[in-house]
Amino acid sequence: MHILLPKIYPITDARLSAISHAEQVEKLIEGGANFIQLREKYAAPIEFYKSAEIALKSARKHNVKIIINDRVDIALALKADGVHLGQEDISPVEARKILGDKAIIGFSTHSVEQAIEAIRFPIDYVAIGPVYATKTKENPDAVVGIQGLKKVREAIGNFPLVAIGGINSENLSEVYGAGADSAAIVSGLLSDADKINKNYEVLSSL
Ligand code: TZP
Ligand code: MG
Repeated sequence: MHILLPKIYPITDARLSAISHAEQVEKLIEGGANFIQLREKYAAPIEFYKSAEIALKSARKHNVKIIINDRVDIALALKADGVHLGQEDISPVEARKILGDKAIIGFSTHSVEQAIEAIRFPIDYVAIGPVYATKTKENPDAVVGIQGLKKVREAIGNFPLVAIGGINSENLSEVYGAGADSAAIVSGLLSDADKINKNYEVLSSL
């Protein structure tokens, strides 16, 4: 059930990039991404569904995995590769029943205690964050910092671990050094839509 995570885990944001999820996915794939999360916090479900459907079509052509944030229903309907859930979403236990054994399920945590609880769930990876301050998430939890990330790594052994929040080319090596398998990045990849593919290339080479 544990998966091999990509070093850079892009998460789409249609407001920040000002382009569609599908366009972001295309640019990320051009840059070399093979595992992408679609995250939509503002559009109506039907809009997200339609947009994710197009994104999935181009991802399928390139053998790229697509994880849907929050919406187990949309992941199921579109046969996406998996879902990423937070503390306030439907529980990973229920999501696993709905999506089956092959789905990839990721789960967000914001403290060492939550991370320890998380690895008892039927999930494939744990995310911890925000590691650094972020402007991308509304009402973010308290910053866990590099020390918090290290403590999570110590607490969960070799369970696949994604770090998230304020990660960029400057702090990426510190994030890996603290034990993250993967860095989930939004603004550091997408805030300038013209640079998405280049940003992915640069970040994944660090
Ligand atoms: N969860 C914790 S921080 C965050 C999410 C979704 C946003 C990360 O965005 P950025 O722009 O990489 O800080
Ligand atoms: Mg959520």
